[in-house]
Amino acid sequence: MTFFLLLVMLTACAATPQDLSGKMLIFPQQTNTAHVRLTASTQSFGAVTVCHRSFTDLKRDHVLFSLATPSSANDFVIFWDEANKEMDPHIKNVKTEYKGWDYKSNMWHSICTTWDSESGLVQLWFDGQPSIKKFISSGSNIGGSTIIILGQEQDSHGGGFDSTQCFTGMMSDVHMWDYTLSPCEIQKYMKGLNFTPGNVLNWSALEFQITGRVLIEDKQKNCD
Ligand SMILES: *[C@@H]1O[C@H](CO)[C@@H](O)[C@H](O)[C@H]1NC(C)=O
Ligand SMILES: [Ca+2]
Repeated sequence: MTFFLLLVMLTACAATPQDLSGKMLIFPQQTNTAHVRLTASTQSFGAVTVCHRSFTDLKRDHVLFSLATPSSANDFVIFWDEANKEMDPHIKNVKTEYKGWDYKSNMWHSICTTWDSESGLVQLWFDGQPSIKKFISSGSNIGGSTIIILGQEQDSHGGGFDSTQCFTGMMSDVHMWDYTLSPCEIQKYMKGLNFTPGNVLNWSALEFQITGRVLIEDKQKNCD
């Protein structure tokens, strides 16, 4: 009986996952409020892969992915630094810089980032090209009560948003795994082929909550 009640409560609390295949999130306005909060299936990560596609015309700093825990607002963050023209993964509050990518406006870019706590190495994949691997942080998991947000960069656990760092444009195909994907799997993701969906965040079964003006639309298809 107790088990049954617990089951009913759990079912009532859980947001229904939605299949966003073929769809994109639109962030149409610069604000310090509009965002999407994603619900992860697990809360502790000895390794991570995060992939996403984004499309923007921003010519300023902006965030692409923000995961915060109570102890670290930048536990897993992907951030574009416009002044230095670099894509910066932050992992466990440590930043690395990747320069030299052709991060053009007004087109889709596919970005995957891998990290594992054993080697402490991070690697970024940009439109099919792998970066070098860099040491960032080893020896302990990302964990605690994680809050994952698209559209805004967290300076505190679930807050501290800054409109000059928000994302405007479109985002799609956000996946997260609690292991590092093989280069072949990453290439499959980049090419839009069949790949293993994220076991932590799965775009085809995504639990999320929208705050403010963020819309969901079908991705444009080619007409020919
Ligand atoms: C992702 O979601 C799809 C659609 O619900 C499902 O078929 C697939 O098994 C899920 N994959 C994982 C790894 O959870
Ligand atoms: Ca910030």
